[in-house]
Amino acid sequence: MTDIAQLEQTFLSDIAAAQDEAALEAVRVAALGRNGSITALLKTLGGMTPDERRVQGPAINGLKDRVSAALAARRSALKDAALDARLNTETVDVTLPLRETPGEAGRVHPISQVMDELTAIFADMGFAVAEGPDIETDDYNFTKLNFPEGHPARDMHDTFYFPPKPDPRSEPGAGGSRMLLRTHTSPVQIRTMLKQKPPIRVIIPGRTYRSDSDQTHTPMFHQVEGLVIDKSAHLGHLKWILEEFCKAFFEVDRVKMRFRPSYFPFTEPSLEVDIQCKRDKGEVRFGEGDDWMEILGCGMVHPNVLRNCGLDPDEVQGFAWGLGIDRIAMLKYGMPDLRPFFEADVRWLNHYGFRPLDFPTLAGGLSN
Ligand code: 2NL
Repeated sequence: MTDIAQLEQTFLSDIAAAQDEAALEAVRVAALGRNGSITALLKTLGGMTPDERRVQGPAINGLKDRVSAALAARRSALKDAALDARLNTETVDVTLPLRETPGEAGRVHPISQVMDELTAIFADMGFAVAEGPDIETDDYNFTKLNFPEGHPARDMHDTFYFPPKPDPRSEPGAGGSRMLLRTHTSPVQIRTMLKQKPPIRVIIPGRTYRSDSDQTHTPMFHQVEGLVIDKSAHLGHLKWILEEFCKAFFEVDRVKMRFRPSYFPFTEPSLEVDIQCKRDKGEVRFGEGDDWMEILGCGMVHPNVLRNCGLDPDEVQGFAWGLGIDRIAMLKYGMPDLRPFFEADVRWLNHYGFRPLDFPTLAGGLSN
C-alpha cells in the first residue's frame, strides 16, 4: 500500500472513531494543521520534478479533499447526535407555576385609559359613545359641517386625501368622490344626527389624522367630541357639562373656567375654553393658581349643520365641543413628550401604562 493510501485509511478510521468535537479537532490538526502529515506531503510538491508532480499532485490533493470531507461529515453527525442526546435528557415540566412577572401582564395605554375615563365621566351624565370610520367622505368631513367648497378653513386641516376616484353616478365635471382620513371626529356626529332623532347626547372618542409632524403634533392623534341636540339645549348646559367634566377628569373639587370668543365653521357662536392652573417648575396643577391653559373648543351647532342633517333649526338646537385626548393625557399624567405614545416601546408602556383590571369608574376613582 502506498504512503498516501495508508495515511488515508488511518485518518478515515480516526475520524470515524472520534466521539466528540475535541477528538475530531485533534485528528484535523494531525492531518491538516500546520505540522500535520497531509500538510507536510503538500509541501513536498514544491521540490518535485514536473513529471513526479503530475502524478503526486492529484494524489496528495485528492487525499486532502477526502479527509476534509470526512471531517466535515463527522462534525455534522456529532452535532446532530449531541442535539438528540440533549432532547432525550432535558425535559420541561409544563405543570410548574409561572414566576411572578408584573410587566408581562400587559398594560393599558394612557390614551386608552383616558378614553375609558372620559367614557365613565360622560356616561354618568347620560351620554352614549358613538363611533365611525377613520376613512371618510369629503362630504361628511367638510361639506356637511359648513366648510364651503374651496373654503380656506379646509386648508387649516392639512388633510390626507386618497386619490380621487371617478364616480360614474356623479355629474360630468364633478370630479368624482374623494375619500380622506378624517381630520376630526365630527363626521361621526353628522352620521349620528342623520340616523337618530333628537334628543341626542353622544361623545365620540377616536383617531384623527392631519399631515402635521413635530414635537407636539403627530400625523395621527386622538380627539373626543361631544354633541347635545334637544329642543332647548343652550350654552348654560354646555358650561355646566364642561365644568363637571374638568372637575371629574382632573380629580379636583373646583376649577375656574374662562370662555373666549372664537371661530369654527360648524358652530355659532364659537368659544374657546381655558381652565385655571398653576405652573410650578415645569409641573402643571389644575384647580389652583392664577394661570390659564386652553383645553378645548366648543359652541352652538351652526343652523346650516342642523339643516344639512335634516334637522329644523326652528325646532331643535344644540351644542358641541371637541378636545385633544393626547394632550390632556400628557397633562394629567405628567408625560413630557408626545412621540413615545406611538413608538410601541414596551418599556415606556410598562412605566406609563395602567393595570388592565383597574377599569376607571367615578365611584372607584378614575385613575387610582
Ligand atoms: C377643537 C374644537 C370643536 C365641534 C368641535 C362640532 C361637531 C358638529 C357640529 C358642531 Cl357635527 N360642532 N364639533 C364644535 C366646536 C369645537 O372642536 O379645538 N377641537 C380640538
